[in-house]
Amino acid sequence: MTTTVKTTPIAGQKPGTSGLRKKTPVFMARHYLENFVQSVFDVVGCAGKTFVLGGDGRYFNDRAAQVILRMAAANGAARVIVGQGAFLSTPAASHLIRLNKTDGGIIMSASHNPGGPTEDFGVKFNMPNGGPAPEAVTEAIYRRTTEITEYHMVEAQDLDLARIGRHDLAGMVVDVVDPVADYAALMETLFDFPAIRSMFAGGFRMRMDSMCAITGPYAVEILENRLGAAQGTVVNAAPLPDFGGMHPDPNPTWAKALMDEMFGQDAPDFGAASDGDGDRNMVVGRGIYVSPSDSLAVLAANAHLAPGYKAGLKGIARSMPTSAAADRVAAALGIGAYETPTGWKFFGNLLDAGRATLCGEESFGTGSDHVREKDGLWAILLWLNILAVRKQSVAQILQEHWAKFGRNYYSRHDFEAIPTDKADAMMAALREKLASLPGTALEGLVVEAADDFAYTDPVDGSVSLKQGVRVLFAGGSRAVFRLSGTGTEGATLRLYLERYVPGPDGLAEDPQAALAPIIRAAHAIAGIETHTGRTAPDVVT
Ligand code: G16
Repeated sequence: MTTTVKTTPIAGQKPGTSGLRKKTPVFMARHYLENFVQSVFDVVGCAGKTFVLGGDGRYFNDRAAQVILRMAAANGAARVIVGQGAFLSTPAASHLIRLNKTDGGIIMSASHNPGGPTEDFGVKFNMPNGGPAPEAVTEAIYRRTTEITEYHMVEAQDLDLARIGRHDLAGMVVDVVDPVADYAALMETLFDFPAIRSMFAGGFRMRMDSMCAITGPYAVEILENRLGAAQGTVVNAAPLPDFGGMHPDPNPTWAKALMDEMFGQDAPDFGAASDGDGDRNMVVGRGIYVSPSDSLAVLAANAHLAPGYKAGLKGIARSMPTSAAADRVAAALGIGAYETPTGWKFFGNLLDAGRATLCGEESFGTGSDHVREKDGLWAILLWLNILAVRKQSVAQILQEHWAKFGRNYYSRHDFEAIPTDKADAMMAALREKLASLPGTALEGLVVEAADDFAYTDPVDGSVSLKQGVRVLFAGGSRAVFRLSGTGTEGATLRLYLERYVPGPDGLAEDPQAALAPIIRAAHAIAGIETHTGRTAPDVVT
């Protein structure tokens, strides 16, 4: 039986950089999840359609899945494909949407944000191409949340999502599938598994930190079972509702245990970590950290060593705050380089149109046209494939890369939980003075240009304004200021810093030292301390 429940709009259901993310108690409050999900179905249509459903296993994942299934049935969906236990990594969900040619999917995740009863939860809709809904769709969903009056729900008991196989929910087919199998099969088509297997057999040692989040089962199956990495290579491998209290954000601050191991005595050859929903990755060599911007550039320069990319790349796309290291590789390969706003959704059109093969972001995201999300394990496997073929260390590969292309020193400084009004005032004041900045000299740097990044999608012509303030210095250095669109508490100021050194000298400096004048200039230009009271960042990547 279907019930129609009267409701009223709830303020603030506006999706951010990647879906709607809120504190878990907000999502669990009366009508909150239901209003948003009904708005999604109202906008994308539900009757007769097939969707994929899964999440990263965080607190409330299981119950939210049951609610979404009951609502899909009430709205007339024909079929929903669900990962066993309502688990799916974000890239695996993207793959299942594409593989089964479904009408899209709902992913339950707040990504790298902590999980638990008082932490974060999130929901996002992905399109039939497997990628996050573009702005036009998320805007329409948001508008719908402001006018919603009712939602629909079948009355039924919870489905047993632990049982793989076909279920019936009030006439809707629910197929519960192994969350790992299809994804692992896809990886086998892209990478040289025999070469990686022989590298492990030859004593190559790896540490993979799954941070008690979704990639644990995927990493154990692929790295340990199929590629023969030693048992115990994957740590924190069991996904937990509160991620074991960890902050599942793979960066040097939150994956500190991995950093310590990789910089310690008798470190493994290769280290990696991934985030809550498995789309981010961090890569570390023995005694050397790989910045995500450098990782994208190295992967692009070496992708042809993996079977899935041996025909070469069509183009490389990066988000604006990501360093220009990948552009130099694109230029050398004679292929297109694209600069998009922050948010994986902006890569979708370029991938669909066949203009880009590899995409990457400074925020620990890398991926390709194999799915329409960034993909943590994919990036880790491509690194392993490259290491297996080149038979060099991560450090040697980076040094050779810098010697050939020059080095884009890069760092991001995050200032978290700033009162929103103060952060907004700082950005407004900065925008006010942009026109007056060119020609200004400070800290030995001269401002060459300053603007607010605007993007016109080359495929569909859509325009996105105010995507981050750029201050460009003579010589190729820059500072970029943006407010995060994924936080749930106050505002997070992201300060992105970059300096290019062509070499051959000066390629082995400490990034923070190499960037020191730019850091000081950025603080002075934006008045970070005056506006926010902050002098030092909370997170440095
Ligand atoms: C999301 C987006 C990414 C973006 C990142 C950071 O990642 O998919 O494209 O770079 O957020 O965004 P912001 O700087 O606005 O916080 P994820 O892993 O959180 O889904």
